[in-house]
Amino acid sequence: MKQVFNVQGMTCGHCEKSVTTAIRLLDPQAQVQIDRSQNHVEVESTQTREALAEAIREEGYQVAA
Ligand SMILES: [Cu+2]
Repeated sequence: MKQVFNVQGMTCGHCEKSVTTAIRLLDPQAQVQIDRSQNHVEVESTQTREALAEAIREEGYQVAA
């Protein structure tokens, strides 16, 4: 299932990697696409929206509701 998140605080490629890694720890099969200029994170995953958002928050980024 594809989910789109608005994620604040990604300033460079390293941030994108951190977010991607956090999601993949939760779901190794997850497909992650990030457009940081738009704060846009698209995730194809079997995990719940809440679990994915929590993983991103734990990396230190804000996820809009
Ligand atoms: Cu960064």
